[in-house]
Amino acid sequence: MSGPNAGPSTAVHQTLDQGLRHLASLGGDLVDYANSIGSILWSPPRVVIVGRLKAGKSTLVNALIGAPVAETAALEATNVVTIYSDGSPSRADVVGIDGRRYPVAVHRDERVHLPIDSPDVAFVDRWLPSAALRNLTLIDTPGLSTLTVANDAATRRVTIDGFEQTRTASIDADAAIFLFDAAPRRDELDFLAQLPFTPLNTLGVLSRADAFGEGALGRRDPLGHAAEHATRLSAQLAGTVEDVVPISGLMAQTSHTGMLTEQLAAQLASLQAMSPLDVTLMFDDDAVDGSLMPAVRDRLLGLLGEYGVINGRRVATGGAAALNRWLVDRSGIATLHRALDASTTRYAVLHRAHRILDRLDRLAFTHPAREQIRSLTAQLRATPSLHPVTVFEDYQRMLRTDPKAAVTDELRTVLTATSPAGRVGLPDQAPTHAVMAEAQRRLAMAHQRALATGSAAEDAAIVTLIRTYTPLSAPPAR
Ligand SMILES: Nc1nc2c(ncn2[C@@H]2O[C@H](COP(=O)(O)OP(=O)(O)OP(=O)(O)O)[C@@H](O)[C@H]2O)c(=O)[nH]1
Ligand SMILES: [Mg+2]
Repeated sequence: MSGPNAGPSTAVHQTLDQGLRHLASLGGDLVDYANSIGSILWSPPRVVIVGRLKAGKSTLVNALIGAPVAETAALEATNVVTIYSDGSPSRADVVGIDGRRYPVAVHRDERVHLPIDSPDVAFVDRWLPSAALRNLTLIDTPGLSTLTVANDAATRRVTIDGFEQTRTASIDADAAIFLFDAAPRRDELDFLAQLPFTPLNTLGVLSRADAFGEGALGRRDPLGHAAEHATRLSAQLAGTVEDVVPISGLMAQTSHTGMLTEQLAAQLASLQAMSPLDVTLMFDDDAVDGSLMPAVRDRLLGLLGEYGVINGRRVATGGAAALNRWLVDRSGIATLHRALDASTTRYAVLHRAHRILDRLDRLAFTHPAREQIRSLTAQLRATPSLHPVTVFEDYQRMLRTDPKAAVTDELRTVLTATSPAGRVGLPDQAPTHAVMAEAQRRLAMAHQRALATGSAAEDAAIVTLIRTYTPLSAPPAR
């Protein structure tokens, strides 16, 4: 990963890599286990896109990949979970809920023909060469809705631990993008609470920003209105998502998949003199004798939406490239990328490390070499570079057991800090003596709390907090 977090995540990576080498050096079948667990380490973090039926999930997936691979038909709903990874040649494996894999060809129209019935499919593993997928594996899911029970179950099956008691089928996601087009509903929030994520690795997306509020003909600009609403939602959902980013997936998809042509731009520009209302009427009513062929009109509307058609006309006079730039800019995709890079990916990397430690823990449980494996994981967890992973694991456990506890808050502060001062809740520029004093105060408080904890999760969390504050409470070594 790039950015300011490259340091810590690289250190996490190296430590885990050494640990796996050590595991392999124990010989026998542990070589295979080390390789299999290592493949998690060497693959990009996995981000699952979830949300209500028709919220625009597949459209956003296409925009992020930069190719129209996920189906977004207006009438047909996505009915299987699909994991998009970087790889050549373009191909797919259909994975059944019994764990069996069926390699299948991918047709030119991008359709994957299922060799088994869709209710028997756990997910489709889809590889295609894509620079965007090199940093992030994207997982498209069927929409949550009681209207499409089978689709709803398909998503829950692979995201919620213990749903239908199937474990083989998990998609092992490291972070989630949660899409909604108005305020999220109670049942959607309940679903999110069941996912194995923290608010730090869950990003909210207010989708269809171009049609927000009263839409393209309303009194307010829908994009501006959506941005304002997203800020409000972000505060309301602080315990659920890291942030809420408004986006027009449609504008992002059109501009990132090379769908605009000079001809379409010229056709759009030809409508420049019409009033917005007349444009809408022309696009609405087949009977009105418009200046464009119905097929062209449908194509423009499908690519740009009503907002894009009305407001893109003047820009389109500058040609397809200018129109494309305008779409990129208005879509909000840059903000989404920034949010994904800055926080989701950072915590997704910690989550991926947690998955690796979890696999080692489970291996220690069943393997004859359990003592050696256990001592290896204990050693790994005690390594300073893996400390953030331990903090993350404790935070995750505390969110389940006691989200309102003071230690839960402290763990979050430690996790989100970007400086030693930040770790004890002080501003980044706070002087060393102030940081030391505050660390000592927090250390004393942690010891105090250790005397009367409410749960095993809290016991563990306090040990982690003590490990965090101890080095900060002493003068820096010379
Ligand atoms: N105006 C507008 N339309 C959108 C946007 N995103 C998606 N759509 C349209 O909404 C419809 C559904 O989009 P999809 O991306 O298939 O939605 P989905 O969430 O994947 O739907 P399911 O998989 O069936 O749950 C399509 O006709 C899209 O063109 C958007 O940002 N703006
Ligand atoms: Mg879909």
